[in-house]
Amino acid sequence: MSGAGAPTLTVDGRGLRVVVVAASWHTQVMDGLLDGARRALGDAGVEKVTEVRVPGSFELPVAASRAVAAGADAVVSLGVVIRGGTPHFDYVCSAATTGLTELSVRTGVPVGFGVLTCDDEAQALDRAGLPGSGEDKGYEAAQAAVATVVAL
Ligand code: DLZ
Repeated sequence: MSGAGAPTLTVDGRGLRVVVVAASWHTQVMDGLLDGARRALGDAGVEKVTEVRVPGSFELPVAASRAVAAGADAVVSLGVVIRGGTPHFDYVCSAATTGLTELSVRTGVPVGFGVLTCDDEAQALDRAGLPGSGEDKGYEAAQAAVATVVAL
């Protein structure tokens, strides 16, 4: 985890089934987020990992819902939404955050939130876990999802 007050987490996810649901917009940033999530799950010893790609972040909640219905112990959601000149940004961000939160609370299955909501691509790249990035939000989201399963 990174940022002021962020915890240091050590997690043992051996035996867990984790599904990574990932949007496809903003390819370079998405590649970084996916790589970070894979590293975090590897560090936690998670062997049963399934990746599902959907077109955009708006589609993440339904993909996560299917993953939960299929028996996932945790879901990691990854996406990148970059503000444009219309209210579309707000609708996509709201749909993704509300849908993922409601799914997690209703089912009791942790959903790691690795959806970047940024003003521009530079902000997103700085959080993508790529060489030169300041933060690694894909890693953090996956680690948080596994840590929450273990804690519960
Ligand atoms: C339409 C759209 C736009 C404008 N921007 C993004 C974005 O920055 N990030 C993202 O993940 N998805 C975007 N989308 C696509 C929507 O999430 C969704 O896939 C479409 O509205 C089709 O349902």
